Amino acid sequence: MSFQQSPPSLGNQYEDDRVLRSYLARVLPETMLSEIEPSLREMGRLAGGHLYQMQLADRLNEPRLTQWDAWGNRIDTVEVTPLWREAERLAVDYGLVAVAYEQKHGRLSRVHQCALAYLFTPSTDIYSCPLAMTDGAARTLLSSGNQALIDRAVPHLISRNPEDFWTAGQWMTELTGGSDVGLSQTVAVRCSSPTVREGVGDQVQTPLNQELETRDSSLITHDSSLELWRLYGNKWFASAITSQIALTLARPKGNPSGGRGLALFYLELRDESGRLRNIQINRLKDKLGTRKVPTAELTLVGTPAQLVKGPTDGVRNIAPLLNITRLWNGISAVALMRRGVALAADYARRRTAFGAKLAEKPLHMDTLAGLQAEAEAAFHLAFYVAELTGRAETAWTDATNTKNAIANIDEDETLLLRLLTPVMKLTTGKQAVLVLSEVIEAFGGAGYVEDTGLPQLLRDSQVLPIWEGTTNVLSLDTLRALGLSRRSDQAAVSEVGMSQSQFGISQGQVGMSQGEEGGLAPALIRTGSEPGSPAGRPGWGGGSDRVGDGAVVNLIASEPHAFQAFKAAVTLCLQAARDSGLTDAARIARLALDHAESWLGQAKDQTVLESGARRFAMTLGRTLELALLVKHAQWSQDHEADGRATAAARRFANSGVDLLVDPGFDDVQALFSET
Ligand code: MFK
Repeated sequence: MSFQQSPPSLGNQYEDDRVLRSYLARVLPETMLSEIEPSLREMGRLAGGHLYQMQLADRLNEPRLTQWDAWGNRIDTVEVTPLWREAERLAVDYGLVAVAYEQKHGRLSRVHQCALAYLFTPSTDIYSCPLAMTDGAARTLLSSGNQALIDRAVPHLISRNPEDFWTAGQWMTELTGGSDVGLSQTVAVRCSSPTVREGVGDQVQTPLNQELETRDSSLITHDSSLELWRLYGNKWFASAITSQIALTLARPKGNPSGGRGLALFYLELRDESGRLRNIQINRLKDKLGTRKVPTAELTLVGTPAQLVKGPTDGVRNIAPLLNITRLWNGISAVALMRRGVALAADYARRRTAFGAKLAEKPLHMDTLAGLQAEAEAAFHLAFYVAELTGRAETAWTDATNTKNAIANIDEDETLLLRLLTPVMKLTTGKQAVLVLSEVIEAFGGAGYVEDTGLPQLLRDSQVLPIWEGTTNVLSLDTLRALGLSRRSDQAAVSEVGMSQSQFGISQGQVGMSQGEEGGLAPALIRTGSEPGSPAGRPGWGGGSDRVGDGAVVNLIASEPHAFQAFKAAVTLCLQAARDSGLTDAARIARLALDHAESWLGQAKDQTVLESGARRFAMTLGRTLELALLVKHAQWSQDHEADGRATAAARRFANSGVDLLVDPGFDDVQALFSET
């Protein structure tokens, strides 16, 4: 055998990333960028070097569950891979969760954190999963106002000290379903005494809905201000089971069915001696991808837990966690796309076929250019949501939770954030799978061979459209976020974890100063005098409708306020385009926006609206991606004399932005029918 192929290699993943560097140069003040750049550069060096090499070497390692010790004791310990241990050390050191809460750079702290996560994620075998949940748990506890739990857990979740650092799990999924969380069967029983008795997991065989019969033992005392509960049930897909704490949903005995009858609980998995607190780990999941993540099936057999925020409305109360993990999902999607494209581009410069390097073959170049444009568009959407999230967050100056409220978001942006979080998650998740499938193909047979390390990219990306809400579930959530009446607008404000009074704006007042970077106020086009007021627009439905099982969409008489905010965001971006090379791209974005608006106006029938929800949501996502790309391209031309973002915008504009078809359900029924 005389031919050896040289493998793809990676350089410094910060220095080599034009898109990230150009974006940060646009959105960050120079002083902030020069302050954080050394850590980004160092993370980029690790991601392209030590961590990547370790990842390849660690390829066959997987987490291991040991259920019994040699003497017959049930122990349920989980050992993670060497790369995961290294990843945790680095995550704490670099403050991958902490940065967002230290608020050193105010509203831009989220952008800083997401840039670090973007560099870190592709080389650390989805250690971003526990980090995402830890971040979401910190956000949720802080939003809950439960001071005892905030004091107890948040300093650990945002710690930079490896001795103190805790990760959090998010246990929602049960056998009854991952999407319809309201079907959860786990039961919570209130304990009469503030002191609970704990049984050793394996000794307790407790039928659901019955009080725990303790055979043993160790007494633990909790903060007496906290009510104590015990949880009984099965959690079917509990990711990163090595966490110290978890937020989970359970139905207090006697509560009604559905999501409102669930409550949000906090629990600590192990006692001081390291024993699980009435939790059995039945097995680790045998998954298509994310195989380094120890995802478990659990039985809760009287697990002690505390209410986070009231005995009902668990789904609503856990929503801040979902929104943060959905942001991480999007950042992970763009990070994996970037990794795939970087490897494929490097390989194309090495691989010779048909007499020339692949990088010199027009068709191969065209294929990779399309992937680059797709990844670049997705990048701008994910980081835009990071910007909005950063604006929405109340700052905490330190772990003792001294509140230092900031008012960096207005009402329109709050609605926009509620809308864009699912839109961004579902759009980027789908893009990641498509891009990474093409990346695999760009390597030919080598991409299909396990020991290149490449197949893992595709397998890992396939989780992104599934966990944290499937594409369809999030499409329906998009309709919900759009169809808010004035009353519901207020609900949306509280959904993202704040009230208007908290950020100091009154009704009708928009808080962004004109011209401030990213603010919507200058471009906001109102179709009615007040959000939700009848504006007499033809085509908009009236009254209240139900979408899906339990999801209420209030089709108001005027255009939904959140859609106005969306239009304003797109319009503001497109207004930036002056270069003639961007004219067509901007026109395509405008046409897609108009089509989305008219489609929404025409889709009066609830079945039609629901059946088109995915195409509608993805059209919104791709339209905003294009608009953000156009805006950035103009900036990059003006400030960097660089036309590559313009090329990306032009290419992306012709890659299918408007995915809508005329409203209707007849073809769907015809294609679905069996005869
Ligand atoms: C790489 C990083 C990735 C991170 C990895 C983490 C690994 C973890 C793996 C997992 O655990 S995956 C499991 C995650 N599960 C989901 O994402 C559930 C998907 N299903 C949904 O999102 C459903 O739409 C939902 C469960 C929310 C529907 O449940 P319900 O019971 O029908 O609730 P409903 O009526 O839709 O919403 C209840 C309340 O919550 C409403 O408010 P009100 O009570 O005031 O009316 C909603 O407006 C509110 N709400 C729902 N989703 C919200 C939200 N509020 C804000 N943001 C949201 N996203």
